[in-house]
Amino acid sequence: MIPALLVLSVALLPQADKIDPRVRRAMGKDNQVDVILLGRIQLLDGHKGFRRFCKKNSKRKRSELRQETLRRLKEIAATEQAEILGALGNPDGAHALWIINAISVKLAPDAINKASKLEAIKYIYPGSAVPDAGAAGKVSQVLEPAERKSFELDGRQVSWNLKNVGADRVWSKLKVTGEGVVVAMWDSGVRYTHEDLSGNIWINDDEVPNNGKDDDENGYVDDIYGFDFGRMKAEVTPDPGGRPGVEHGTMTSGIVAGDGTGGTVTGVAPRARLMILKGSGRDAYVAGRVFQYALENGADIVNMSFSAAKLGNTRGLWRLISDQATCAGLVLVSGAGNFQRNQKIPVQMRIPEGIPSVICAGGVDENLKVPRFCSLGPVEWASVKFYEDFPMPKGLVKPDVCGFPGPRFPVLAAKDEGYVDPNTNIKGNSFSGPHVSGAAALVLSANPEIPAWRVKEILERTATDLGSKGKDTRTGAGLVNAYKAVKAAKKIKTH
Ligand SMILES: [Ca+2]
Ligand SMILES: [Ca+2]
Ligand SMILES: [Ca+2]
Repeated sequence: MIPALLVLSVALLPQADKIDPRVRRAMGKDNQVDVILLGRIQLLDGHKGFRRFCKKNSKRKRSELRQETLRRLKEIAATEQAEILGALGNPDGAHALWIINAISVKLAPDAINKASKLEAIKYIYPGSAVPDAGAAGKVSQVLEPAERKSFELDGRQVSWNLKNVGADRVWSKLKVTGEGVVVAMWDSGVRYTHEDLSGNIWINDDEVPNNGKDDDENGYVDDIYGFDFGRMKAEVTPDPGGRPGVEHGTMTSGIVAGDGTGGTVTGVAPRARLMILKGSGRDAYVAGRVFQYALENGADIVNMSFSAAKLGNTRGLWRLISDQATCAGLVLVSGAGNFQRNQKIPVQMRIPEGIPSVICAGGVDENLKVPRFCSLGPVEWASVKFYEDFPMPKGLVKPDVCGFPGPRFPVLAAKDEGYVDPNTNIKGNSFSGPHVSGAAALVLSANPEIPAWRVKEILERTATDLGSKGKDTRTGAGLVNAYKAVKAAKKIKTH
């Protein structure tokens, strides 16, 4: 039984509820705290809001939904943000988002208390420092725009992993290769000069590279292939470090769209184009910026081969951002993570892969068995502010589908040509996700107007069931089957 006095004291202090415990702890230690102020009005109201949106708009065209949703999101942000900032005395260094109605800002504890009393503020989450724009910098190489020829095998090798998800049959029998689809690779940078990728790099046609100007006035100087939201620079080549000879974002990009110029096709969708985005995967504000950029610049899919742990209530902020981006037509894909060995359920699946609207790719080997490192579901959401669904032990069933985490299939080398030595034992669900992003690219290439959340439904419905019958917490709905998914996608009508 709850003591009556406790209920009363909570009722008398409603604003106390609005400050996240992590923010409150920081307020006791620091003079200035980075916070994210979440506005009261949002496009979606919790998990019911997302379900309602999907139900109402399931037959709509994705292109119209994007246009309409972006307009609505921007309208919502505009109604409250000026009022919030005005009430706080227009603090310096405030950065507003529109993908959710939220402001990232550094505030003193008394200003945070004041903000918590504003009706226009729903909750105050911990934030992180937003990098200053600084000097623009240059991209190291300017690619010649590639001539778009239709994809032909021409004797190139196709590795087993692509055959096992049915990709080669999609190219040969259905004549679908990913043309027209843009996959944003939110990763640690991509070697865009690699011969198997350079013909498939998205180029911002409205931007003049390396002139120090923001020619298309989108807020980003010289963003020709994408942008680094951590350093606020146009250069998006891979970060040095990690294992010699391998580059994370170059390998994941190859699995999405490596076209086999060097002799071996590595990409599920060898005519999809790649937008390159960098920035911390822990930071919800960066997620907002990344998704806003992807939406405004025509990306269809965002591949997120990373995993952030211990985000507390910020998981809910991530979920709102992801749900609203999905409504606006982005297919979000992530890998399951590699934490089975050292984490108990439910924390093996993290952010973003644990979010219901994000497609989480688990992994199986050539024999369709789950390797021991692959993270398993379920995922709990009952502890997360404003959601409080999917209580344990049942939780939310994740992963959603499976790809191949490796090893033993070719991936792109950290050079401008060639492939990683096949004896390099390199693996992880960072590779499973791009198989699914590639399959999603084939689906949208065959039928571009399918709403984003329905791409997830199609991939699950057409996957080859593995393990225990039905969707399970080891293999999800099973191994992704691009051939069946594309055939199913072609039948869907939107209007
Ligand atoms: Ca620009
Ligand atoms: Ca420029
Ligand atoms: Ca199953």
